[in-house]
Amino acid sequence: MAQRNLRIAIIGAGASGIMSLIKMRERGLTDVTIFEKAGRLGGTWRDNRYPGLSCDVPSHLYRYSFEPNPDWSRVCSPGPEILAYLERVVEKHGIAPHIRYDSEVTRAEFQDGQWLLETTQGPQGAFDAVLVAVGVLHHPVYPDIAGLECFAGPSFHTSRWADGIDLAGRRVGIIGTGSTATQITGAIVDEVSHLALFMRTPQWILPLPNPPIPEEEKARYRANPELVDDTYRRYASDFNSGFASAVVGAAPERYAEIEAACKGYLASVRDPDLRARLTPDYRVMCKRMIMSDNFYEAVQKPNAEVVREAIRQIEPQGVRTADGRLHQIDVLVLATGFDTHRFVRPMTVIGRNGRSLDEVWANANEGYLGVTVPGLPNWFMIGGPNSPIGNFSWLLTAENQFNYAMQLIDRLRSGNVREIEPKVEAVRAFNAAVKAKMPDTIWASGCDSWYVDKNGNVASWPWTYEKFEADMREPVLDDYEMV
Ligand code: N01
Repeated sequence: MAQRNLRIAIIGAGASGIMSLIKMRERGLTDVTIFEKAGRLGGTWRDNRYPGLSCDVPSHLYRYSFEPNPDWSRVCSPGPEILAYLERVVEKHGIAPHIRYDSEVTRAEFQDGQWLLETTQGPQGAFDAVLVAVGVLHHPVYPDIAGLECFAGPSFHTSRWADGIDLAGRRVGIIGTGSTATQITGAIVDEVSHLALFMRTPQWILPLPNPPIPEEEKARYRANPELVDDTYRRYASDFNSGFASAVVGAAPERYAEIEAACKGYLASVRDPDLRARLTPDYRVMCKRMIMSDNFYEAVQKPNAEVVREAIRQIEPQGVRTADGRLHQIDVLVLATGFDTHRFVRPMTVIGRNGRSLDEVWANANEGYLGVTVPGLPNWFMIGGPNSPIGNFSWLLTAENQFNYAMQLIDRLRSGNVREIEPKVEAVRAFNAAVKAKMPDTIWASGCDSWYVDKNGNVASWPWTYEKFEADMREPVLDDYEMV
């Protein structure tokens, strides 16, 4: 059957965009371009360069299904190794010529059945479909603390690390205690003269050993690729069926195990006063679970201090807390997280009938199954609203969503369909189901986190991984308007 060779734009050359480009080209789509805002690929693994950066999802799970890697150095490999993996995959698949760097998409407008794109390099013409792979955790949040700009020493957000900065023998302050701050703390505590960790809210921490993978094991993986797949399946079952089900209330026994492991790790803190200060007052996993094999050990070192007093202001010499004390600091690290709800923005997106995405998402980011949005025909997202951004491999989520989107794109290729978007009723029903299910999840059990938007909506997937996989297998075409 004759097929239209669609002109497709992918936005973002992070892990999802790279995978999408490879898979589209494998399916014979030759006119596909990635527009990437930066000068290098890799998304979060390019932006984050802080000490201790690693992925806390085991590497044999955090990989593309089509590119197993026998050579991962650790159970959870360091960030630079993951970036090198992505670069290797791009080279192996020969897709580099199809990535346009320094090309941030500033505007996308749907006109006469096509998307007109503009980037920081100027107008890029018309595209039959757009696949958004911009990622979720990349707009840095800077804390609203008086005097922040007065600090005399280096001060930067963790995703804007001051490359080459020497922390040896210096007094370092870290504001924030999420996954990022936890990894940095363990990595730098032995190097700095003093580490002050400003902890507004303690977090639960799951102990996750992260040993190097011995050379003999790597050799076995190389000799027998089946073993790599076995390891992948083992982790997939543990993380997807176990972890992810526990978060959504579908695996109470697994939840109890995780809770006990977190509490056991906390109990290893010897000083009762410090232990009390590190004890959260909300349920395990309500905030995104932190994994670490060294955090409590690090904060018990004599040169480390956990500061629970509220920050009153930043002064040139350090951080003054509400008790009047000035914590003298040479380098101030802002580990204050990301605005996940600005997804897609600041890009201007104008859909059908001139309606902007900002208007559609004024109160909440809502779409259909995390992939499509009503009023935005031929617009597909990896990681859209209510995607499962919980505790399993993002790469797996991305591949599932891509396969779903690709089946809709195939309808466009067939030539019988020019425009495709979800029906308003289907979208309403999906979002009503999300809202009805969310109270069963741990995220809605009473804490603040980056999952929750300003109106209290939880942005994650409230069902199991198995349901996600089943929903992604094949689009229900009745839920789509096709012209
Ligand atoms: O950010 P966070 P993150 N004054 O939002 C505090 C992924 N990730 O960069 O809880 C004082 O978790 C805030 O305090 P509170 C992972 O999905 C993955 O650490 O709001 N404190 C909190 O402690 C992770 O969940 C890996 O009271 C302020 C912290 O800043 C996500 O990225 C590694 C403050 C923000 O924590 C984000 O993690 C690292 C203020 N004004 C990250 N404002 C992997 O290994 C904020 N805070 C895959």
